[in-house]
Amino acid sequence: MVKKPDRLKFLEALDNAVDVFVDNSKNVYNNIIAISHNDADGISSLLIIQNLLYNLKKNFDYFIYNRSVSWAAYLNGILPKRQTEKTALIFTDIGSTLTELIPIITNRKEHFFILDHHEVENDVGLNDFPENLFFVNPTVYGFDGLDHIAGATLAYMFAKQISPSIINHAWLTAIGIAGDSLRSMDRLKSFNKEVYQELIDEELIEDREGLILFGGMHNSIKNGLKYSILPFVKQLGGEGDEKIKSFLNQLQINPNKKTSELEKSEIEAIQKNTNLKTGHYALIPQKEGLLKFVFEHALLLNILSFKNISAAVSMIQQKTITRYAKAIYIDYVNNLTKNLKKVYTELSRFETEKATFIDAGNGTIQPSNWSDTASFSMVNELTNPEKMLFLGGLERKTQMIKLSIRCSRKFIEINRGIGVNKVITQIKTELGGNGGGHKLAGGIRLSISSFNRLKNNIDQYIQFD
Ligand SMILES: [Mn+2]
Repeated sequence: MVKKPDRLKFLEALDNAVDVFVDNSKNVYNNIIAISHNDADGISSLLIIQNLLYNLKKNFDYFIYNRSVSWAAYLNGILPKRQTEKTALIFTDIGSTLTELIPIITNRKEHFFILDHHEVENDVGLNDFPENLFFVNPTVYGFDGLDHIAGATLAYMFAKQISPSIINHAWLTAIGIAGDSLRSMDRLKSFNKEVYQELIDEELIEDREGLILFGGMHNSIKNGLKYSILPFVKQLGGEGDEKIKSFLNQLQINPNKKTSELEKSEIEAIQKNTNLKTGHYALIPQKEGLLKFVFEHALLLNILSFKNISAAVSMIQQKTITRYAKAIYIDYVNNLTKNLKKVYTELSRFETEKATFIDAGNGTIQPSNWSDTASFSMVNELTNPEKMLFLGGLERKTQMIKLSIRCSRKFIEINRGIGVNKVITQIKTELGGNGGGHKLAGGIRLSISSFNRLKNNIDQYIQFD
């Protein structure tokens, strides 16, 4: 992995893919298959590509891949039985598991354009690609796939070179960036930052500064404090209305005032009494209500993607939120903030030098919520960011211990590159179990006896020599 981002080399790869696509889209391709990831960034990327193909008057099909089956099994159901160079495939925000994909692509006639920002496996030779693969992945050139460039940013850069009028749909990029980076907009870097600035300059996005309560920016300040997931408000998040109202009444702030309409003095009063920060957030001018707020819009898509993918694809094209989607959103932030409050105040912890275990079993937190609770506990530093977090418990149906494992970037720095995936690999080798993940997040299922051994010796599993 290159340390310093090589901008020129990356742009060269992008230009090359653009050139091939432009050359062939006129006379050769008559059908395009777009495949994207099932999250906010993936759906935004897909819509950018769909709009591009619409501009080019090309026939297209689209599919959304949730990684629950292998690429071989998945593509088997999508690729035409009769091979043809008249079909091209565009993958966005997905498709960097090259060990699986290269053997498939090698045996096909179609052109494959992979525009992805997920890291590539270490054991892939990047030089011996099949001739029909056009692989554009900024992480290969040293860019960070979260901070520097979202999947939608990359899809937009590709589409804009082919059809400049795609800029009319460029607001989609902001949703992808917000959904993946989970940061306020003033903290964007590199291509994300440049494209975001372009969106502001072109008035496709409205940039605002204010109190950051992501998850509840569209809401009243009362509900903003209660339902914010980034940050989780330590004293007030997931609390009852009375406690939050009395907090606001003491500061002489109307609890029903919109978070986005607070006066400067009101924001300062809240900040004096909490750890909250101000920052930049984005609005989509042509949308209404929750969908106007980019972060909340992205969060809604991320939630819907797991429950009802077609509702997610439909929602991004709508101006106002449906009652169905709104109910799912409220249910989600309500549960998540209640669970974060439990992690912060109630659940039993076991800590060693390098790890924190949180028992979320016995009905304290629903197993289906363990993963998100672990993620947002870590990003909100509800547990020590210098320790790896293991959150989970006994899963009734399997009688196994299921653990969601998370760490911070700081943890990886301190431990010289050891992240969640390496620890999981180590645990599987020593104790068995099933699981996997990437450097910041993953999960594993273990027998009860293996789990007890893990808990007693955890620091050894986070040490590599
Ligand atoms: Mn992405």
